[in-house]
Amino acid sequence: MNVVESRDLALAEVARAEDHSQLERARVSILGRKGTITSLLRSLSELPKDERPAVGKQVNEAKQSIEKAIERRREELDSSLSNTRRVDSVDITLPGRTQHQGSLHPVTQTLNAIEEIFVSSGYSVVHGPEIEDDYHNFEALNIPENHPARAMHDTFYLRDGMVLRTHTSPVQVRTMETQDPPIRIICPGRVYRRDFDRTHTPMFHQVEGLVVDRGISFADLKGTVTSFIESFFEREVELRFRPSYFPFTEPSAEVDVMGETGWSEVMGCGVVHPKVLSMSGIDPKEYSGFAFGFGVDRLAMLKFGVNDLRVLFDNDIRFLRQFG
Ligand code: 2U9
Repeated sequence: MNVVESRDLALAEVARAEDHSQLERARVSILGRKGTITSLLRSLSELPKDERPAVGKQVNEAKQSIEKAIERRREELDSSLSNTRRVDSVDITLPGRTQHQGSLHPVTQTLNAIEEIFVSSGYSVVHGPEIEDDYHNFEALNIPENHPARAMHDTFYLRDGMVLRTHTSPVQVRTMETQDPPIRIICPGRVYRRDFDRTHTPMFHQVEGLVVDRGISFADLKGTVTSFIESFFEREVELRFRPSYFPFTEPSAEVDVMGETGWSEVMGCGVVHPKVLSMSGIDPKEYSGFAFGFGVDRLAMLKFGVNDLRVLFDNDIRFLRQFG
């Protein structure tokens, strides 16, 4: 057999090796003591002297290319073997890695539900600044300086006559100043009062609503409040409108809901005071309106059965996980 044929047979054998032991057997049969190429090298001595250098060179080149082919095949087998190992090394009895699913804060869930109810009945959602001037937080709502209602608000006063808004009412005032009726809005947001106990936190969330149009009456207010409360609690509820007082509405009422433990106050409301309309540029002889306001956090407590308002703001993960 000539050198080229022997080399090609050897290369084919290397290429056929499907694992390391087959490859090793091929290597021995080619390059081992009795291997085909080794035998060729030995038989050089049998050749006439003048042919030996040329044939010797051929055999050595064949040997080198076979050694390279063996090395390459070994690397190929190595990498496919380590792929196999990687798959085999997954221990399917290990517990999985838990992916924690976050969820919206109960107050955010409550706020979303409230907005959904009003938006689907034609209201717009309007936001405004949390730092307000005295005029929009008090004066324009018929709460002049030294009015006893100011004391009820436990205001955080800032520099230059500014305050942290004690309610979202200034947003409605700003809307009336810039928009002609009909107005149908709700104003959600953070409000601030210096008060801190089981049922009060210095920051809490309010939604206030305002409707101004021709011929709006207390009957419209009652209907709106009743259908909102029933949508929110997803049941028929027994409601009580209890006469009350706010400087910015007349008449005014507080609304109680009958629950498992008796009456719970859920919101305040009333017919917008004519002075409040006219101060913001709306003619009370042409238009009338109603307004209402409630604490979102308080509604969240009632809906979820939480009895201490402060836990809503502790951000204790064991509490929050219950609302996923
Ligand atoms: C304008 C005119 C009238 C908003 C109103 C209430 C009644 C009310 C409280 C409920 C509990 C605030 O979160 S709370 O402490 N609010 O009872 N709010 S009527 O009346 C307005 C607002 C703006 C221009």
